Amino acid sequence: MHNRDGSCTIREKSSLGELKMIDLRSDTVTKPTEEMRRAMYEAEVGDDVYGEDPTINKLEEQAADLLGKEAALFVTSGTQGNQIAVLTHCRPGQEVILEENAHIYVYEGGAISALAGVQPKLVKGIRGSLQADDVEGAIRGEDIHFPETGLIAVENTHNRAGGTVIPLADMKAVYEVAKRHHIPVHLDGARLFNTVVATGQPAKAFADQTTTVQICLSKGLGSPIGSIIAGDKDFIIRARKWRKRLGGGLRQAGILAAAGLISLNKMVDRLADDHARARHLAEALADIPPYKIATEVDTNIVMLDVSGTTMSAAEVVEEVKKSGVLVSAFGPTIIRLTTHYDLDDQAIDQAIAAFRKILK
Ligand code: TLP
Repeated sequence: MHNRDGSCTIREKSSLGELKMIDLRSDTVTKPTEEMRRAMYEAEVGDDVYGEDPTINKLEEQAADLLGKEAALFVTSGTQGNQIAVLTHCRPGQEVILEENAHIYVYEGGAISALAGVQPKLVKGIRGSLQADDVEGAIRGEDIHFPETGLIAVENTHNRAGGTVIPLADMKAVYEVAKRHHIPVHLDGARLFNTVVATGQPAKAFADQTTTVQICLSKGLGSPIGSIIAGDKDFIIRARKWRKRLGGGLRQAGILAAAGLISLNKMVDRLADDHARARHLAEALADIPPYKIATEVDTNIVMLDVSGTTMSAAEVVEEVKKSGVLVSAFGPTIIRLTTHYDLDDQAIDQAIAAFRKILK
């Protein structure tokens, strides 16, 4: 089935016939908009390994400006951006301080150890937010036995905590500690613009509390591919080399940057719609006992606790799928539902109905 923008909606055969699938698994599932597709078609391009792609250069300049950093680099994914940051900041044998449920620790295939040769030092946060005292306590002292602390990484919004906003004050306090100990701070800002819209504070305010930042264009902002890392000029020169080593030096990548520019310029404010729909979804599900909402909804992620039902999270995922609703199990009894550009009010109501139906 083709949508008005030429994209396809997933349809799946089920006992109910052909169903339009409502995909709440992630905000990564969005299709590029018609405007993005047109901009990609018309993009001016060059060879980006030579630094000659005008659309990539424009995107990098605009992103650096938005984040208040000297320079920026287009990378293929959030994972690649985070890993390049770790590779650029750290030496093998060092340690990276991470919140215990950080994406870099949980979902990047152990890449910091496999690629950068560093080990994680996990710290428990409050709703995903690292507390400055705990970070200071985790920094290694001078001792021949110890690894050195090479990096502190924060995540805003925090995915596994439930799309939670990390307060600017917490980020400031962590950065103060980091500066005192001469340790860089990297922000995994895959969903930083959700924080921006939820708080009304500019991206730069959060990026100012870090040495480097990674933002994703392909989550709520709708681009098909791409992330940006930003930092000072010297960091970006060294990061560019790591990107090349990893095979991430692209050629006529302006085709991707054209969509990225639309993400930054036109797709940020509308995240408020995703947040409102996530709140509506959470309130409606909380009204259907025995479902409970595991974490207060700050942005576009709802964590649903199904422990009161007779089903595991994996079983609930399979049951609602029969009504055409796709969601992700995030633990034995926790399900993540993520709102995004390709879902309207009707889709959310259908999802709520599917969750109600499986209890009967
Ligand atoms: N997260 C994905 C999955 O990997 C879990 C999702 O569906 O949410 N940082 C954060 C905070 C992320 O949530 C993600 C993606 C990434 C980095 C990695 O981005 P990609 O998928 O572009 O490598």
